[in-house]
Amino acid sequence: MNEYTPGVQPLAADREESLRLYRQMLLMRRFEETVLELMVRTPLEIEGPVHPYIGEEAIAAGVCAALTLSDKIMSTHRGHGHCIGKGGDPDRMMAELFGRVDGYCKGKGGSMHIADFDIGMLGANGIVAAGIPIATGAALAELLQGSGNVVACMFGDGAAAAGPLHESLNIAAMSRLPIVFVCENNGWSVNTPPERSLVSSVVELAAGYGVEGITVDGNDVLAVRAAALFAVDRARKGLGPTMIEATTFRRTVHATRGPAPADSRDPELLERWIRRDPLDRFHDVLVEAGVMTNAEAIALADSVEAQMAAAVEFARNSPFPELSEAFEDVWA
Ligand SMILES: Cc1ncc(C[n+]2csc(CCOP(=O)(O)OP(=O)(O)O)c2C)c(N)n1
Repeated sequence: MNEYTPGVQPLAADREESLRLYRQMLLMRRFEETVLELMVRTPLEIEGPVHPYIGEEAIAAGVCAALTLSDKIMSTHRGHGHCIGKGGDPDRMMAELFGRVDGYCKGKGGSMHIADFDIGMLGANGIVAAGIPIATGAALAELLQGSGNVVACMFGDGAAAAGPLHESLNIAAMSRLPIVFVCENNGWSVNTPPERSLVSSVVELAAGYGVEGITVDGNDVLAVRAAALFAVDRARKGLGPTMIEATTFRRTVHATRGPAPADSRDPELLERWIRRDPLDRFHDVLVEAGVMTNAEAIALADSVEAQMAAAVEFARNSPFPELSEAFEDVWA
């Protein structure tokens, strides 16, 4: 694909890919719902903070659908969906949240430090905007090595106000780096509403650096996938960076540690976005197009459920790290 046309996008290339995409979004959703369920139970098995991605799954799934295994993705504090999208192992993710040795960071990192270089997942990052220059550096490395790989750099709209994005756009544009910037614009930065942000359009901001931009419905996985295919294709051809601004909404509170605090946002707003849920929408698209039957949807949900039960079991059966290992693998 080398052209991007906004609007209704065709289904994925084949039926298997469509079903795979749907199942992956379901896995992202159920992984976090399972985590949130565990966080309100006693004894408490997950103690670190978690930033749920629920409601934003179409972005990670759509972007990762345009990437190969050797391409890279840079994540954020809200990173579970990105990791699953790139092919991360839910068992090891769950074990990490449980603080166990079979977790991605041997139980010492928690939700915001999950990385898996084998699948090109460069890591979550708890510092807003800090992943952006890392992704830009990774794209420079890919360019210098002539690998042909592309880096997808995920960030929230809150990061648009931070210096690292501006520096990275500048160098990416100047050096025509093989990078796709993906702004997951869910409107809110913690409790700051969109109208209090000075950056009204990340695409316009990118244009100031000569970076081409696409605004896309971030709750429509096919639209995100089409935009990502276009941007990845440009990057691979040496045409440089693209900014994708994907509009979405986080369905839960900003973050939780234990029982979730009350959501201070307007309940009507939440209702409106629930009606635009990315998973429900893709379900209906696939069923209406005759690509997936209701029975197949139920079978996929059952298989995801079984995978989640296995992930929790895996985490529970994994030991806690030894106290004597506390300073191993720690950079100092
Ligand atoms: C440099 C920095 N400043 C502040 C914070 C605290 N913080 C964590 S998430 C967040 C909001 C980020 O908003 P956005 O980038 O839009 O992502 P979202 O949480 O909405 O997905 C803030 C301010 C931080 N982690 N890092």
